Amino acid sequence: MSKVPTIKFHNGLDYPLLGLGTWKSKPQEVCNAVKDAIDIGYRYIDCAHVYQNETEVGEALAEKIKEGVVKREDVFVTSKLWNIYHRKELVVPALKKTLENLKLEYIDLYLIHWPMSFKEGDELFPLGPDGKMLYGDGTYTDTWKGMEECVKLGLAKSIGLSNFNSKQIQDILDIAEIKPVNNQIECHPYLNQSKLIEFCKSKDITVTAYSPLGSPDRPMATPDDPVLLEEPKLKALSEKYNKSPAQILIKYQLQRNIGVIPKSVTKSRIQSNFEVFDFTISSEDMDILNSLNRPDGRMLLLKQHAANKDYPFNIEF
Ligand code: NDP
Ligand code: 1BO
Repeated sequence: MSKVPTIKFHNGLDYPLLGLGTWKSKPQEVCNAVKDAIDIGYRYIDCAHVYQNETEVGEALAEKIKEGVVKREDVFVTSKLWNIYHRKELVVPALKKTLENLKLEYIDLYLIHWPMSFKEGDELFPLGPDGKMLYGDGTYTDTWKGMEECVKLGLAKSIGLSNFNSKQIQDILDIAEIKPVNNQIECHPYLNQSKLIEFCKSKDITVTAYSPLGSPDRPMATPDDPVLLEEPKLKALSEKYNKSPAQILIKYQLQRNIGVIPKSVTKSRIQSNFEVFDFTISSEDMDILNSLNRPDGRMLLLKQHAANKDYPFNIEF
């Protein structure tokens, strides 16, 4: 029996609330990270085509299944459709490629990674001669029809969204035959997302918190950005509960019934990030964490895309 609590999607399937993130994990590191995570007890791995390490994640999963440590059905695997595959006809082939890399027959949860579409082609980040991103003219509602096809073909158990704002979620709900089960969004005390979470809850959509530790290794970090793990009020709670700042941040999400996917390639951190089931943060201390919300708290603002028609962060939530 896994220690990790689960919640149910509206389609009746179980969703484990704690998993391992893999963005920025180098291919040569991610295989060991996933194997260590499974040995420690993780049963949820968050992946994406654009992380360019799904082949190595797949090797780790295959090894642990072959060793008999887990069966396929014990592990919850998420992947995400990249922005160059938004045309409806490209979605099933994109998922088939991801499944081939992961060496899996099906994915537990497939997400549209971003509402914005990029120009189709071989480049993950297609740039024009002026160095500016080349966008596609597709719509995410068209993409959703391809996502639904993935479920109908048995390639995805559940489908969902990532980085969608409330209006964009409503656009999907308005045309969906199969409704999204999840929205994966940046979420931590500096960006607590309480309004978007409330909106998702009202639509029966679960939420996953990405960058729950403030993504200290993100490539777009600047010296002026706030550093969540150094936050004095967080450090005070860490001392009070005799838990690391990372453990407090992970537990914060679990107590909100939000999925949480901290990334690490360091075995000791993968282990300690899982040791969060032996304490409870009091409601007063949850209020302190919630009070840290700040207007400049978003770490993945992706301002370079702000003029894109589907850029998600131009409205309040
Ligand atoms: P996180 O907030 O998970 O932070 C990861 C960083 O924290 C790494 O540098 C890691 O170092 C370090 N770290 C991990 N554990 C600890 C610890 N206990 N103490 C101190 N430092 C620690 O950032 P991510 O942005 O990676 O977010 C997590 C996951 O969410 C991603 O990996 C990805 O799977 C997903 N994601 C999804 C996005 C989307 O658009 N849908 C966007 C961003 C993330 P080290 O690895 O060296 O141990
Ligand atoms: C552009 C960053 C995506 C990470 O999921």
